[in-house]
Amino acid sequence: MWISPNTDLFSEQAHLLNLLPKDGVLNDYGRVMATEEGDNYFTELRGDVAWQPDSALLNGRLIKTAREVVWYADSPFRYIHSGVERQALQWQGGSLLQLKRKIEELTVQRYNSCLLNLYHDGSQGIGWHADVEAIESNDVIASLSLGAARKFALKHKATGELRELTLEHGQVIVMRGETQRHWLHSVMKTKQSVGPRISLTFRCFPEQWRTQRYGA
Ligand SMILES: O=C(O)CCC(=O)C(=O)O
Repeated sequence: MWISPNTDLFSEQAHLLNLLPKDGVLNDYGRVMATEEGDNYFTELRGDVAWQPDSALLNGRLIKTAREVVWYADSPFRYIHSGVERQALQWQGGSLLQLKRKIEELTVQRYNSCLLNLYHDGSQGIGWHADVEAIESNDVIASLSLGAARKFALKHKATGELRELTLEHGQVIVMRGETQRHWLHSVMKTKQSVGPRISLTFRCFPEQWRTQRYGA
């Protein structure tokens, strides 16, 4: 079942509200699927996806994160992101492509790639960052959460203003416009006992980044 946005909020138009006070747009579509449907997607993605630790440069040293990731895209390519070479795999069929189509329909936007994150428990998060590929293009980033509810925070780069929301199983949010230019975002670690969570962030990857294309 794929339900209309924000049926659990007071207004069916709530996803049109901007949750940021300035310099960007954050829309909350609420929980867009039934719990069981979300459970099924979670199980399939956790099992089927080629998860691997993320890499990051910390004080010039390459470190591997406990959080696992994978990039999928319309065609496979390598690229440099935050000084680290990464590789996007070509979409496989199945649940990921089904979700891509549904998110495209819901948000009225096409995406050519998706970064998936797997947080095994509350000790894993992602630090403050902006999604650099969208900074120049002002592109839309749509994020679907599956699994444990986690706190998602945004911090204004100049003023330090904070906005927080808890992302629930099956919830979709969208960041648009100048959000990446002016705001950082993070998934905060927690000492509470929480289960695993998968996030899928659908993006419009700039064509010019595909300079190190390989394969066909
Ligand atoms: O897991 C999330 O909801 C956020 C992921 C994220 O910030 C990213 O992939 O850039």
